[in-house]
Amino acid sequence: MFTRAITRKPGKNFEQGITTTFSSDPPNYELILIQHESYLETLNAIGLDIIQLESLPNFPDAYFVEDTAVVTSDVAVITNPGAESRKGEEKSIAAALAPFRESGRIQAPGTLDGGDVLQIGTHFLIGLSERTNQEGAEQLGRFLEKFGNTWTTIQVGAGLHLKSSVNYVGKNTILVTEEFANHEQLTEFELIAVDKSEAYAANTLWVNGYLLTPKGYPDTRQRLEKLKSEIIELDTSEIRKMDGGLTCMSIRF
Ligand code: CIR
Repeated sequence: MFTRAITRKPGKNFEQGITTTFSSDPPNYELILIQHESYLETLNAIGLDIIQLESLPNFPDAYFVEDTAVVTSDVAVITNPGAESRKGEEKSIAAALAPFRESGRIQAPGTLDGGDVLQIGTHFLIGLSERTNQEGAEQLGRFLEKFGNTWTTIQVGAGLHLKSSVNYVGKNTILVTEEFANHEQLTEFELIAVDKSEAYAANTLWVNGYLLTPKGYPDTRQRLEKLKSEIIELDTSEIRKMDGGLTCMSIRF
């Protein structure tokens, strides 16, 4: 069970963050604040105390805190984010985590975004993507091994991060997009593949036994029902416009 989550308020200039998602409606600040707030309320209601950090004016993507640290029960590894405009976000995260965990750091030329790291028990799948390179994965792997964990890398061909497409949802089951539906590295798991039209909903967050899933993806919701976990739908319309989702906005530990 997780008892804490580090989060950060989206800044007024959040729409200057990196995005590849076309939207005819510009991202709306009032609305993202409402959506972020209801995300925090939900995490709090399912047992996590929220440590909410202030927005960072020079870093419009900084509320996607997950990318800046990988936290296990033993260690906090502060990342070297893969996107140039996001390097530096990790400083205040390191300070926020310092009271709770011994920490390590990913050093250049290694780069790594937390969105590429999927923990399944004591095993970690590390996505190699536009943001995370082999060197970054190996550095993280060495920290994880010190504490008895295992890790493997997996190629992320489509989507921003591994967890844009692949998420553990409990009961030995992984929710995946079509691209990962027959993946040779995932054969030991039950897979639930989302329909192509609902690929965004693959970014569902399993936390403390609950499934937090984006609102408006009815087919995925129905497929998740067989897991018999409580499902909570959250509106992420503005977050999606910035290529983000439910896993990215908190570091849970
Ligand atoms: C970025 O491109 O870095 C942000 N606009 C979105 C980051 C989303 N993070 C995540 O999926 N872990």
